[in-house]
Amino acid sequence: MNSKLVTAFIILAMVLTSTTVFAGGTQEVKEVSSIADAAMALGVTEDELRKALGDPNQGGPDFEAAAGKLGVSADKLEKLMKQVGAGMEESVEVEPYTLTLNGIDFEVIYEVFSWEDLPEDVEYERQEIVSLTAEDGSIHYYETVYVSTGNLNWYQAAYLAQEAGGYLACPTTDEENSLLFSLVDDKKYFWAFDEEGEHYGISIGPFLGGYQPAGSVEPDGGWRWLSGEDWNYSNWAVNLDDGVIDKDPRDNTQPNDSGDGQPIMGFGELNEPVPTWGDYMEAVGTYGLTRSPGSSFGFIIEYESNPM
Ligand SMILES: [Ca+2]
Ligand SMILES: [Ca+2]
Ligand SMILES: [Ca+2]
Repeated sequence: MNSKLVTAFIILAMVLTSTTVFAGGTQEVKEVSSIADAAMALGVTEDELRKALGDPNQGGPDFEAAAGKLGVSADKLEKLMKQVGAGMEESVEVEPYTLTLNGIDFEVIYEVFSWEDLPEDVEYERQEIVSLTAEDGSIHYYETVYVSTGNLNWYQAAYLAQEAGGYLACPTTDEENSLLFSLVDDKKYFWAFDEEGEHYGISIGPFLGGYQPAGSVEPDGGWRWLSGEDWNYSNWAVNLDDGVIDKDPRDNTQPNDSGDGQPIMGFGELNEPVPTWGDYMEAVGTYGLTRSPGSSFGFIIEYESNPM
């Protein structure tokens, strides 16, 4: 565990301690400003709370149903979630602006953070750097970042990758893709929809450096890499309907631009960790959004020279 992470944990512990009082055996959280606080006040895990609130792409949350799943009071749940929403507006709503990532301009509405300024409720672990020598003799280096709190989106992750001196990993060969997947072949890196829900437990894995510029023809037009390399290789997930790796009876061949636009991508989008890719909504994992379309538990940074 690096010192930054330890510091983040200590600060988080202090925040939780200072805002929590115990009264008559019921846990009361005085200042509820994040979904983690709300979960704590309800005595459930953050993941349980997010899952109970359901798919944010399908309209507003059904507090009665969610409360039923969690075994808590619907009134209390609704009140807490409104507090979370109210407490987050300022930090989340950003006027559209141009964010330049690896020399490419994106119009975004997301706040980005440097490593130094990451909010204390973003908990992460930077993993050991590994290298791969390509056929042409060039060596690239890869660093996986596990975000246990699941709350950084693609742009926020890409900004951190750039600040570290690299870019979100861009697998341009099967060999490179296999190496990258070996770094995250673990369920902890994949956020899954509810198995009982309408997305059949399909999971979203760590972010990679592919994106579609605004105005690309959907679902598969215009894909390119943050590295600037040509898009000659792809490994999109293919519909299997095998009831194991693909439990979704619908055709979920990727990219499918499902929902309200999916211009970014990562490993997934099947029921088990897979080396295939899915295109995702850009708000997945957005810091501060209580009802983003899912979480993202990490990303991989690629470096063209040894960052150590
Ligand atoms: Ca690469
Ligand atoms: Ca399917
Ligand atoms: Ca998709």
